[in-house]
Amino acid sequence: MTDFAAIAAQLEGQAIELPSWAFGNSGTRFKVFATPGTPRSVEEKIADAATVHRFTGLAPTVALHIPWDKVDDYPALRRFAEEHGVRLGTINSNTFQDDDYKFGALTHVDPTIRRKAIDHHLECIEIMDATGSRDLKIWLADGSNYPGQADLRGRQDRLAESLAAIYERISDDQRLVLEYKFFEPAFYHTDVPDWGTSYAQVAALGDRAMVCLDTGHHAPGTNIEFIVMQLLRLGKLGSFDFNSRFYADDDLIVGAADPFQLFRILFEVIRGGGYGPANPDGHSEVAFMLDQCHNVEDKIPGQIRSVLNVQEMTARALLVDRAALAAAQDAGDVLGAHQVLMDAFYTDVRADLAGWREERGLPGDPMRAYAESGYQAEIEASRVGGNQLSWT
Ligand code: PSV
Ligand code: MN
Ligand code: MN
Repeated sequence: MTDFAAIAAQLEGQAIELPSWAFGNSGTRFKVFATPGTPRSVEEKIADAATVHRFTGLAPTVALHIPWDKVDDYPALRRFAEEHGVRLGTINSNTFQDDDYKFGALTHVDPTIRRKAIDHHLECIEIMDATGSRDLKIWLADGSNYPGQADLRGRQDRLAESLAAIYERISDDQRLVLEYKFFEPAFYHTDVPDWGTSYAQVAALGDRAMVCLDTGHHAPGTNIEFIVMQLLRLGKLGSFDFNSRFYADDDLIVGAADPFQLFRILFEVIRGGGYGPANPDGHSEVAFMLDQCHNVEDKIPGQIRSVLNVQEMTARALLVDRAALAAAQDAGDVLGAHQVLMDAFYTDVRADLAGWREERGLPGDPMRAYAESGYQAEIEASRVGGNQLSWT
């Protein structure tokens, strides 16, 4: 079995993007609990994201959601982020909170509503130009609730047309990533329910259009690592939205509900050449992002825990002895192959990772270092007055 020293270098440069909305108050349809210290501005969200990066070295970029994070001066916001040691990352569009989009946005039957939704995405691309962001992420609430309510085929055709109008404006160093989700807020059908639909839509656009896989957007029991394998095989896995689910789109801390699933996913990413900034097999880089909400726990340590979970499972997945695995697979040694995978999964890498961090000037235990830093007490005391931001 390979040891930690052999994989340590491969952990270098791992980057997990944080969502600005993770730092706002969020909740369920029953109640949104306000948390002391919650940001009142985009700048305060970025300062919190930068704090996660300072304690972990794992989160150098922060994703914005438009219009939630709309500001007048994006170059100034970019400078603010950089002064805090982070960069602005993926721009997420939002076509799910406007009355006009009740029956769809990019798929709507009315061309004026479709134009409005397309123009929103063009505005997002302008913002990307100013922030230096690479990815435009599109998640659509489009769908229907009742059989017969909508013409499924017509909507798919209109979606293709709308996406083409957006993609046309994406520049050579930018990408469009299309997220899928099989339910909610529409329940009978959604217009991008699964990886296959997202793949069909982005494949028609071109090389810079990719699929975004949100780990919370599948039916229970779905073999997500199979989807990872297939999208990497097709060269179309653009990004992950990581989170955990027990039931629906729970958006809980990644690796909390099912660490083994996270391990299996990361193993397929590595196996498929999707891990690391420069992949010799020519696959484009897969972006790791979090898409989470912290409803009852403190948000900054919630994000610290999350990026550490991804790092821990990445280290374990890197530890898989792939030569031994391939040999066992080729020999038809079912239990031997299974054991190779499980040996890596059951390896506790926490002490090694603590040492790895310390060697790089980071706290060995970022959770404890944050708790002892006084940052939480300081934001709770200073962020009074003004409106705390909520998820929406
Ligand atoms: C809604 O399901 C959602 O959680 C999607 O996963 C998006 O990525 C996220 O909201 C932010 O728009
Ligand atoms: Mn998502
Ligand atoms: Mn979601």
